[in-house]
Amino acid sequence: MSNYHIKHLEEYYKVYRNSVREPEVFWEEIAEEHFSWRKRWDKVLSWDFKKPEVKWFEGAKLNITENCIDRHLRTKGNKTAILFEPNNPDEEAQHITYNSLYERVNQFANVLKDHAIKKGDRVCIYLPMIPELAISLLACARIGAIHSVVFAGFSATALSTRINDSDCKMVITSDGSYRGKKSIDLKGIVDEGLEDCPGVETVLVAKRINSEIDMKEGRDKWLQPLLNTASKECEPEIIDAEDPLFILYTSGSTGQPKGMVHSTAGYMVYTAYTFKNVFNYRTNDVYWCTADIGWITGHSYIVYGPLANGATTVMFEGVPSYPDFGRFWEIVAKHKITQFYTAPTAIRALAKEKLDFVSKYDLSSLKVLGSVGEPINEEAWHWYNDNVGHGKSPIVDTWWQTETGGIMITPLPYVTPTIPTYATLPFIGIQPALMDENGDEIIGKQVDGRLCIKFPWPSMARTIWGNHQRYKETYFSAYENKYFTGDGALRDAVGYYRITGRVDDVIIVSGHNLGTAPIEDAINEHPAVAESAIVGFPHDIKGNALYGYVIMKEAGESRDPDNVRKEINQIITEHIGPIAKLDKIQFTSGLPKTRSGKIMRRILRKIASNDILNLGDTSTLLNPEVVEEIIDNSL
Ligand code: 7RM
Repeated sequence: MSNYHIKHLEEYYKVYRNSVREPEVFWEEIAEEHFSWRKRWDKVLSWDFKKPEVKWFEGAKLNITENCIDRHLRTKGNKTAILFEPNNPDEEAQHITYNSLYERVNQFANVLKDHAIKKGDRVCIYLPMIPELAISLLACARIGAIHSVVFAGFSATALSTRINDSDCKMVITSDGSYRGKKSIDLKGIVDEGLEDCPGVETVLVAKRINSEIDMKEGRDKWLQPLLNTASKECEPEIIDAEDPLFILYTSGSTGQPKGMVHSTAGYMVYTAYTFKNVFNYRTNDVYWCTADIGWITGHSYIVYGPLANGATTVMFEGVPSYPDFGRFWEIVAKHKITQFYTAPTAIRALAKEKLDFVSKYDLSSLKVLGSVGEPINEEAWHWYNDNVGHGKSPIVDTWWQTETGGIMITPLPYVTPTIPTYATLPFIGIQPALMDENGDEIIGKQVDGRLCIKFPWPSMARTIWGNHQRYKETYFSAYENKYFTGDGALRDAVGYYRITGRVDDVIIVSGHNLGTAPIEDAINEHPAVAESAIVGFPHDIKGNALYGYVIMKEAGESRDPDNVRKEINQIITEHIGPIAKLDKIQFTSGLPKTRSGKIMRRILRKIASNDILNLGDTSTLLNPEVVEEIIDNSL
């Protein structure tokens, strides 16, 4: 019996129960029947959340690109694997077939080998959403190199920090990128970042915007001429199940970004299986996820999950507002998109515009709508449901994280009845738990608490690159024997989950996770700034926007506050990127601190959200008097 495609609710419950009762039997069957292996595993699962250590399919050997490409060639060689839609609608879309993907990945893999990249080496990829991006991930995977994609909207400093943290030997980039009307000098950002990265030997440069750029002798090489002469055959490296496939950085509430390490076999099995079921993918469907491959959503649900299923996956280079706010819907109509997966922040931005931008397009090809990245508010849900889905395409509100590798709590379309703002039920094999402040699990219905997962799943991150201790402290120390997600959630009367947001200091702005610490670090670099704290406050479009509380140094107090505000945002743009700019900056003489010296962000958050009647107990503060002052001057 195959449980690969779940078609109705009773079947979901039955398969779910089996997957929890006998996880190893369940996952073994999925792995055996739907993937190709060079050697079978010796053991399906071994785990210890105390160490923590998790291994899936240990002893197995495979190559993920054989599963994503080679095995489809016999029956689907001429099917479109990647459908590339350029920034400029007048430029023709590109259909890259599985046959052509095979050749292009192999050529790229051979170029990597020619530049001394071997199994286990780290390669940093800093590219816009062009086909070379997906191909470069797969080329790394073909030879067992570990890719580390850095979102091409990040600054030079953010890039160099990530390159150095995982000792990347190579950077793959492009001359520049298009974003709506603008073009961006990517290579210039790379050059600046690499001033601090002595370990990088080679920079491969794809040509996209034909700009004049500097090529550093001996280090920088144009990609295309190398590809042209490379062989179209490249034997896949045989990889152990638990060998790392990639590193992807995510911001934490403190300090350096965390390089989450994902392994090969478990990640492949879980992303493929979730893709099939969460999007109800069928042959001939044209699936589009609007995320950037620089985020986990793009890794799992633009590249690996869809390709492992032999799907057609769309890559869109542009932005939802160019040439106008109808662009998404124009693309849906043009390519007859069947599954559309985007973020609430995009939906809110488009819902602000005239309805005509969406209503004039034929969206009747759509069968499933997805949402990811943050809680989708009721208003946005209804707009999406009514104007995009015309009430006939189920919305899958998918909750998951960079760390989880794949979708964890989600409806299955045409299977799970949906309710706005509810991510609904755990996916097959996922065992959530809600925890109280005392560290006890909250049993029963209509309860809320901190969301943990109490049993391993195949695609969970295995460690933080170079810092296993931090992995243990961040995810496995808050609650005994459980993975702590950092999110709060409630469970309703029928067992549906609703995610209520982060319980730590990560703020989600337009779907991007921003840690407070790196932004505060950047602000504090301003010569007139003594100290700062940032919090999120609700924003119509971005979900959350950033509010900064800044203490000036005495010497800075005579400065024009508006100039200082501009300079602060300038510094943030340089260090992190424009996404982290503050919407509001309030100058203050002090910040509310606990006795151990920690900033009480809870209070600042309430003031920023205009919720001053519910400040809670402020008497335990070191400096309660400062709260009055902050309220009086709030923006
Ligand atoms: C996939 C992704 C993870 C954090 C997570 C949540 C929030 C994501 C939802 C959501 C409510 C959702 N990875 N989050 N999806 N909150 N409903 N459907 O976003 O690592 O970048 O972010 O995003 O707080 O912990 S991520």
